[in-house]
Amino acid sequence: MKYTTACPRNCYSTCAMTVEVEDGRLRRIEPHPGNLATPEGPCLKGLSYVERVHSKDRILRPLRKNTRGDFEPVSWEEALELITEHLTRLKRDYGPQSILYYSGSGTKGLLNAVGMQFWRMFGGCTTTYGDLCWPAGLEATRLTLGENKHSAPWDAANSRLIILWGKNSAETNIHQMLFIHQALEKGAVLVVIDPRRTQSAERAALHIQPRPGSDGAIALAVANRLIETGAVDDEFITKHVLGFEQFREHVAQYSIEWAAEIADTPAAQIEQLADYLARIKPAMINAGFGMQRYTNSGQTLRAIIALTAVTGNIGKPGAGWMFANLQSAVFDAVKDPLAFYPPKEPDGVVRVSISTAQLGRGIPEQHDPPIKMIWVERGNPATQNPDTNTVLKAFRSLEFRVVIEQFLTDTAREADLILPAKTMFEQTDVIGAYWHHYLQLKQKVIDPPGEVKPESEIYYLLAQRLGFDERDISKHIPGPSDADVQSYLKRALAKFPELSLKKLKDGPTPAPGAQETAFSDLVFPTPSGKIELYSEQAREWWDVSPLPEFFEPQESRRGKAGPKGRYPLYLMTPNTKNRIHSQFNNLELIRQVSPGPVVYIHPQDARERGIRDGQRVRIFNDRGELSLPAQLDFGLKPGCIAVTNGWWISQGGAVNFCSSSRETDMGCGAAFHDTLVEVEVEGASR
Ligand SMILES: Nc1nc2c(c(=O)[nH]1)N[C@H]1C(S)=C(S)[C@@H](COP(=O)(O)OP(=O)(O)OC[C@H]3O[C@@H](n4cnc5c(=O)[nH]c(N)nc54)[C@H](O)[C@@H]3O)O[C@H]1N2
Ligand SMILES: Nc1nc2c(c(=O)[nH]1)N[C@H]1C(S)=C(S)[C@@H](COP(=O)(O)OP(=O)(O)OC[C@H]3O[C@@H](n4cnc5c(=O)[nH]c(N)nc54)[C@H](O)[C@@H]3O)O[C@H]1N2
Ligand SMILES: [Mo]
Repeated sequence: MKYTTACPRNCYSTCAMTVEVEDGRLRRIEPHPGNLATPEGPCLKGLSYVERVHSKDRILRPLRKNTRGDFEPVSWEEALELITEHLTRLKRDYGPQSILYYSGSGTKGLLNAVGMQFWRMFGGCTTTYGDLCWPAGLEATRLTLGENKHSAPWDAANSRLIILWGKNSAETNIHQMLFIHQALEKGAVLVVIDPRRTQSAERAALHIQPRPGSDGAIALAVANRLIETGAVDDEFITKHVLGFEQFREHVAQYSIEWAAEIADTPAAQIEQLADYLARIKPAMINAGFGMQRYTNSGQTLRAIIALTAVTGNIGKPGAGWMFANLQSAVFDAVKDPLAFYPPKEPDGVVRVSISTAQLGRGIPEQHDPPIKMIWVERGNPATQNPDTNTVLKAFRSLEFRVVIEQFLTDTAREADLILPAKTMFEQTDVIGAYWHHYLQLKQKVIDPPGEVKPESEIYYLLAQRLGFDERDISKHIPGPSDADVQSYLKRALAKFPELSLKKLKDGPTPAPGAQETAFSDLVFPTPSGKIELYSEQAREWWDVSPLPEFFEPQESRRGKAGPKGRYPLYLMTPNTKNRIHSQFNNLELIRQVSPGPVVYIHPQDARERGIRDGQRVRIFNDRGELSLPAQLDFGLKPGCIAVTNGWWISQGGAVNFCSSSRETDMGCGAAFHDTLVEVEVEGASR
């Protein structure tokens, strides 16, 4: 049998695919032409599902840690009873907020919302606010344009100037390269701004390698040059931009030389960038998520978006600001700015929340009530959240830990009870995307193996045991059968006459009301109804200047840590082609192309430290350390080292031992990349 489905990983592409199933096993995965953004179909990771789903390492039964610290299988009956006992006791003794509900980005889907509904019925819980991924950029975009959306991915082919600003599409959004190549074939110019010489830069006419965290300075100086030389779109500005006069006066002080000095990059390159933006239209700027994980990056992104506004590159084919396209987020609260704040009190139920960026510090710091138990699903905080030592310590201080997982990850190893998790092929769900504007059906194509139960079923069973109101349960939690799940999804879809399960079964469906050319109506839902270069809300909500400003990240070579400080190297921890964060690297297929972690270091930095290619080195700062083989890389900016994030502690490459747990300047994101380290040959100081 062949089925149409879609990949629910936290990835730009969100590919449509056709899967072939035989005798209850996945046999083949092929492209599905219905998604115009991913016509070539899934990447190697997508193809590796055939291995992943049937992997011998999958957790197929509930596992309980015994007194020796080993995991032993237990029945669902025992597992649910154990959870019920802890929940009842903790709620009675400390209140429901003594339980921390932590959910990560492991899989997308409408059914993910069931978890929060369960905890609401339980009487509340402690949750996390903010996000590890993208909030600084989302908030910068919302403040400026009013909404997070961008044009259809294929519109890049109409662009004459494409600027990948801190985005490595060749690895993290491979399908975008197709449209970029189409544009290049028609004579477009590609600019890449990235301290690393990535695969995305191979065909770039200009590759600027800024010092990490310094992009805001470049953007402000370019804005000034465009204004000074009259290369701005006066008509567009008059009609659609608020605060241009203040912005003009503000950036007048920023010369190209000033930016070149701060960004440690040749002035001629910044001039070239300004010249391209002055001359070439339509121009598209695509900022990645990596560069908005600094303590100054909300303001950095506001400065970069301003470049698209002053040049009138908004609302037209081939032009625009690309960051996140949330047009398919028609069901969730992600568009709601308040979703970034410590949650208010829905339905009168008190919810307390702690910062995702500061999980390790937040858990022990909560006292009223203290956190006693954690419930983790779809996440791997032991490797993915900042400052791993604090996260592990916080986990280990708790009384009871439940983790729902497919594999024995670092987080699962910390659990008292592991519940086996479904894969994308074992429960039907509706998923959106954040690059294209399709809604897609992720179909159930096989039964869950072993004793695996989807999360919604686990919640359903617990809700029964805890004696929740039956009407409440039937409203918010689907029952265990496939038909129950379908009717739950149908109810959610019923709000939209354009959508139905039947339609989604045929293939990807554009989200209701989605625009292919974003902002083509020139409607900007900001307080003023215009693009806000001057934003009162920026000051009110985040206590930053209403105008985009440049300031140093808190942990920077030019800040207090200084070039003469103990930790002179920027630790960059980007994403990589053959993993989604901490997923996939345990598979045979993936290990063939990505055998183990290494640290990339520029030969100049290596020579200064007596490090040879392949030699094992210690990477460290006051927060933690890790030990890896060095790989010399001429493509890196000197002063920066790079380790891709997502390797497990048990695989020896968990980068977050060194990262810092500060929040970004806006949006409550995690400023992972505010991280300085030193590197030495292993054993040198011992
Ligand atoms: N294959 C694959 N695809 C993925 C993912 C994955 O793990 N694997 N993850 C998905 C998710 S959740 C995300 S968030 C996205 C992220 O994907 P991207 O948006 O591409 O973000 P990153 O890989 O974090 O960083 C992109 C680039 O920014 C550069 N960079 C870092 N700091 C700076 C800076 O200060 N200035 C500039 N100009 N550049 C900087 C890094 O060197 C890196 O090459 O990818 C999604 N797609
Ligand atoms: N240093 C550094 N750290 C980073 C980043 C960085 O750039 N640098 N990037 C950050 C970013 S952008 C992100 S998005 C986060 C990602 O961090 P996380 O949100 O923790 O995501 P993953 O690492 O993908 O881990 C998700 C886990 O969910 C499990 N899973 C998958 N599907 C299901 C399911 O259906 N049910 C359940 N219960 N589990 C499932 C997977 O097996 C996996 O172990 O990492 C962040 N961490
Ligand atoms: Mo992310």
